[in-house]
Amino acid sequence: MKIEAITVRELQVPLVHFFETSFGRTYSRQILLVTVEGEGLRGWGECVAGENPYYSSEWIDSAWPTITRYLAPALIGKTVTQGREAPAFMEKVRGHRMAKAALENALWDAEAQAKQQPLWKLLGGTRREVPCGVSIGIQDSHEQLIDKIATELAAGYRRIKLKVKPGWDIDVLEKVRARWAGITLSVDANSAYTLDETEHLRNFDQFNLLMIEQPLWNDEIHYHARLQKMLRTAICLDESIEHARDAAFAAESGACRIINIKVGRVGGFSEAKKVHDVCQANKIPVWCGGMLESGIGRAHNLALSTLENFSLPGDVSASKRYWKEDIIEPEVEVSRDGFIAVRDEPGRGYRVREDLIEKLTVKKGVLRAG
Ligand code: OSB
Ligand code: MG
Repeated sequence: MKIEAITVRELQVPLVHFFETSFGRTYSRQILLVTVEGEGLRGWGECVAGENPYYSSEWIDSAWPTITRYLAPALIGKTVTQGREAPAFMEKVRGHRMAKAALENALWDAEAQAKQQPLWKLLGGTRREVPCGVSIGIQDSHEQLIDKIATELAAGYRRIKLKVKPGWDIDVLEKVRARWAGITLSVDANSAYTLDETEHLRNFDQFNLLMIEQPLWNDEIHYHARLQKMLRTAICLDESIEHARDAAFAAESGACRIINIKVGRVGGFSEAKKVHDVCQANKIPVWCGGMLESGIGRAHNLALSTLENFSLPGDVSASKRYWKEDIIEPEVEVSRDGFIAVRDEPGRGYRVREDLIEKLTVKKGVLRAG
């Protein structure tokens, strides 16, 4: 399609429950959405950057000017019929992968509509249902955490991931394992430890964890390889993997045994597919990470999760865990046994509630061709 207009919106939406990681607590999300329009089509994309530059250097207030001043102007007026053509138009801009992903994914969304094909099929997916886990943040008390885990297990989720940091780790894991010896359990440190804490991290081995996610520095792979040799528990990399070359290096150096793919973190569906393929070739299973997405990012994550090597339960869970009301229809729902069924409608498979989006919008910009 010939791109006639790109709209950028910022929504402000409170979370049903705060979410705390080793780098801080979030009560409300600033959600950046883009639409790419032309020839009667409208593709939607979500920029998953956070409210602060804590998970990554990229954040909502860097994504807005990067999109409006550089990335959208690089696409406006151009003919882009396939999502995979998008990265070439934006390659002059270094980094800013989450901003790029929002636009590229909107183009895949539009392409799937144009081809009257489900997005998941267009991406090369094969799974009809996606196994789901949940990511549970740091709570105010151990009791509160135990209650949360009980709720999520009762809802059917197939894997529990706990956020950890120094002071919220070994004691917590002891309590959780004392109550549930057999559940599939992971932890995510979001870079809260250093190599000096190797002995402390070795204590995690006693809890039979599926993985420990991103224990060390966000921009480091080599030292994770050193740590992996010292741990029985599998390391999973999240923050450290920004593109397929990182995945190849991580595999080659033995830095992890699992990789979390976030489509925003790697710059869009094209690169996410490449990371997936590199991992598959190296026998590294992957799963789809989450960034507290609204329904649009969530629908896109689900489509990606249908690719063959997404063999571990991801962090993509039901809309109602995050939102009082999601901006898609139907909302994302999880079956009693912890799966999300893939939808066969053309495109993303979930209708966008534009009326609700308009109500939640606090900032909006439109760029037009000519
Ligand atoms: O590291 O996976 C992470 C949320 C925000 C930033 C980073 C992470 C997370 C999550 C939540 O773990 C995943 C989700 O439920 O969307
Ligand atoms: Mg993570």
